[in-house]
Amino acid sequence: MTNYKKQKLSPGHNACAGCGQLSAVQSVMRALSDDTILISATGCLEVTTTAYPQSAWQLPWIHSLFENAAPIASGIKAALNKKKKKTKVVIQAGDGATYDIGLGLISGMWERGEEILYICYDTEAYSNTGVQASGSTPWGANTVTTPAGEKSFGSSQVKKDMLKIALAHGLNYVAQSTSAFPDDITNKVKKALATPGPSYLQILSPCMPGWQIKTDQAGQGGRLAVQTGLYPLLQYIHGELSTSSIKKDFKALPVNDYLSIQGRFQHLSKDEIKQIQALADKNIKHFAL
Ligand SMILES: Cc1ncc(C[n+]2csc(CCOP(=O)(O)OP(=O)(O)O)c2C)c(N)n1
Ligand code: SF4
Ligand SMILES: [Mg+2]
Repeated sequence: MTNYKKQKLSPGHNACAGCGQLSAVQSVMRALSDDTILISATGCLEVTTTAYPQSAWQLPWIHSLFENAAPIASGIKAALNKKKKKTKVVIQAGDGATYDIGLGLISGMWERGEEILYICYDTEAYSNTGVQASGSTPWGANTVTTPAGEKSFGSSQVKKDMLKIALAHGLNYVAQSTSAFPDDITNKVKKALATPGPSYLQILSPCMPGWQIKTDQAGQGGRLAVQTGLYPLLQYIHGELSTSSIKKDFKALPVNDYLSIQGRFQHLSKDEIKQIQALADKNIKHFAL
């Protein structure tokens, strides 16, 4: 029988059934020791785990505003340093908090070189407030602020490259995964925490209402993102690509396998799907190891 008392995130949360983000969090928690402090920006993770007066967290946990998880973590780290404590500090935030609203303050934290792990659960939209487009929303996706219709094919912006932004700050550890690869996530969190300096891990987290998928499709979505080359599993150590799910003999599945299971891409024409295929082809060349 599962000993829920030993889980760092208890099952008593109220996320949507099948939420990719909540399953990714469990994979992250498996890598953390009890000597860890968590900071959560506003978003689905915070809202679904801490409905007042309860909390699903079994570790010290603090809720920041949407935009200021990074400086709160910096303050906690400074206090720990002063007390000569080695407690790990881990931020968890959505793509809206990371790619858009908190970006300036994240940049400051990274400039200061503080040993804090930042984890972005990338649902590719502002899920908690009803699926508005963020800087992470992929080209062609239908969201409430990029609605597909007669005059629009959905989002006309290409997903912002957060990994490159993290690498440009000289981070020693930068990695990407998806919620469908629990062991990959757990290993990357352990590696990030063992690497000196700031680190960044981004996890693609399928979202039922955002992606318009069924409650049993988060695993399939996270796997197909990797198998098509659209969201490869990547790890950069000291700025160098050290592991990649794209090997020299990688046989990619067509992007349509990934797009066709999601309601947010149903409106795309064959030509538009070709443009998304070109993005995956570019990744396959760029990230092959
Ligand atoms: C400064 C500010 N702007 C907007 C909001 C409203 N808001 C709360 S959660 C949320 C969406 C969060 O999106 P994301 O960071 O991607 O996390 P997700 O819910 O997708 O996991 C928004 C817009 C807020 N709380 N604070
Ligand atoms: S809206 Fe999306 S991210 Fe939020 S709890 Fe539901 S499935 Fe998870
Ligand atoms: Mg999001």
